[in-house]
Amino acid sequence: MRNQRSDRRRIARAVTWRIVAMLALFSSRPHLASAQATMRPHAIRIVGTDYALAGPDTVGGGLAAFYFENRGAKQHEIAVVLARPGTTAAQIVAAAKSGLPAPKLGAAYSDGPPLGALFAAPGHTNQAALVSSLERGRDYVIVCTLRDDPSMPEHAELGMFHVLHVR
Ligand SMILES: [Cu+2]
Repeated sequence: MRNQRSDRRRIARAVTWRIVAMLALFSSRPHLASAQATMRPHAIRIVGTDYALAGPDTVGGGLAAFYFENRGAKQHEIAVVLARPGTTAAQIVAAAKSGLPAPKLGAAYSDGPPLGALFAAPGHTNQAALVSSLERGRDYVIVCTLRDDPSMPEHAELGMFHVLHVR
């Protein structure tokens, strides 16, 4: 009788500890989920046509993932470049339209090398993402520097660029 009672007590104690452990596990989940949510990059979708790039004009700062969909009939890319402080969007647009080739255009307005690039075949979306941390208060230039033919102008000169401001 006495042994049975102490067995029951031991089992009750073990069950209680298991419940406490489970509650602790479940209550810690929302914290885990919110930590993961703050780490998840926000998506920036860029759509290319022949010959333009469309996307948001303004985004929030922090971790971002660029995606590229090509709705055009030609091969296109997006190269993402951080604009040099003090360079205005109007200056960048004018430089792109003046026909400066990519290296000189980059030297004219970029703050360092491109963050990266994504390519997409006609009618396709690149399944990869370009992930980078965007600096608040800065402008990023998204540009396609491809040509249909070596004798043809760069797509940027034809209008394939987009300026993105980070709030
Ligand atoms: Cu292009």
